[in-house]
Amino acid sequence: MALPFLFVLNGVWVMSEIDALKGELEVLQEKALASFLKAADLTALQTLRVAYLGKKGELTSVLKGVGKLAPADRPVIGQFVNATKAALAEALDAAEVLLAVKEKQQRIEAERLDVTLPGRSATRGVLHPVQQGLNEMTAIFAQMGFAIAEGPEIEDEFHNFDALNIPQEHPARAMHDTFFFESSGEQQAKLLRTHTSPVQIRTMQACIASGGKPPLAVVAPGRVYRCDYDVTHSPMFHQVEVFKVDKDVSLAHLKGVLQHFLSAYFEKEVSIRLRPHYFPFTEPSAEVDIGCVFCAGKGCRICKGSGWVEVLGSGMIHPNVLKSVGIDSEIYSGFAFGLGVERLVMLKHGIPDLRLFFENDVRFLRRMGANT
Ligand code: 2NL
Repeated sequence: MALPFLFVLNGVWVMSEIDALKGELEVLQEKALASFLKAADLTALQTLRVAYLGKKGELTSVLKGVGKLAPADRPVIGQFVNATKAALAEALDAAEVLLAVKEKQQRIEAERLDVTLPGRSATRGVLHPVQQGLNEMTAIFAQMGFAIAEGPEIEDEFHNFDALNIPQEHPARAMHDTFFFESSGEQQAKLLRTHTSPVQIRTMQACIASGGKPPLAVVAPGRVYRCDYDVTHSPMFHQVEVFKVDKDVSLAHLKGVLQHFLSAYFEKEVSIRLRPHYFPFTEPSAEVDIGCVFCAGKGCRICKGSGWVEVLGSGMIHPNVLKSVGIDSEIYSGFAFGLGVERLVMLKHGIPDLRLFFENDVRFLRRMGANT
């Protein structure tokens, strides 16, 4: 601080007005700089900026004293005020930079993440065991060259029954426990398909209608419905049906395809046997057994002591069925078979109760999905 110019007036030492103002400004500046250093955060600093440099700030009120000065002194003090203003602004800017850095560091510290902590694992869903079974079975046939076909679940009597050599009054029709839709009379009755055979019928029809001809080899997986509900039956279940039509298709082809399919599905060499049976849509017809996968033929609860378990129905496509879709049964022959998906999945995995598939207890579903 420069020494103030003092002079004697009426015997008293008096400080000039200009020096008094300079002194005030110096005190102000020191007080301001000290307060800037103490500001806790940017908001507090902004408040100080307004308090010192704002329109109603302390510097402005000091400036009001300039009016009392002699006009010649005003530019001198004006320069001094500007220098103070600049010093304060510079100090504020510097303090602002410091505080910004400090606040950023505090924020980084507060938001610190431990990237080495183990992540929260997302739980993955599994396919329903029936869907897995369907996929596995369909894939085996697809690999053998069968084309995959799907069709409507709501069918008419022609595709579900008539075309399959099951006439109106035939007991086989009653045996199918069909769900019928209410109908107005004129139109063909609509029903929920009782097997996936209508898909096969539609596929053969579509082939002939588009000017094609056999060979045809198709696998049809899907839902089917029967009005039958007890411990071993569900009103909705799944079937896979397979057929092949060509010249000279024989029972030997059927047996070969069955042998390959069943061994591939059960992932071991299973023995099979064909027992004569009756289906309206095949002639001859046979039920197919495999050597019991649980006791290897020794006899157990699953095979009821016989060593054999029934797995599907099969046969050579009845000539009437070929006729109904416009295929000449004098030139072509075919085999067909149909299987219940739930039954095969139960046998493969030792699942004791059909109802487990439909209760959808996630513990069961997860356990079944774990190895695929
Ligand atoms: C069973 C029996 C069978 C068929 C399905 C079939 C299809 C056409 C023509 C002739 Cl287009 N047959 N399918 C043949 C024999 C048996 O299923 O008990 N399935 C669970």
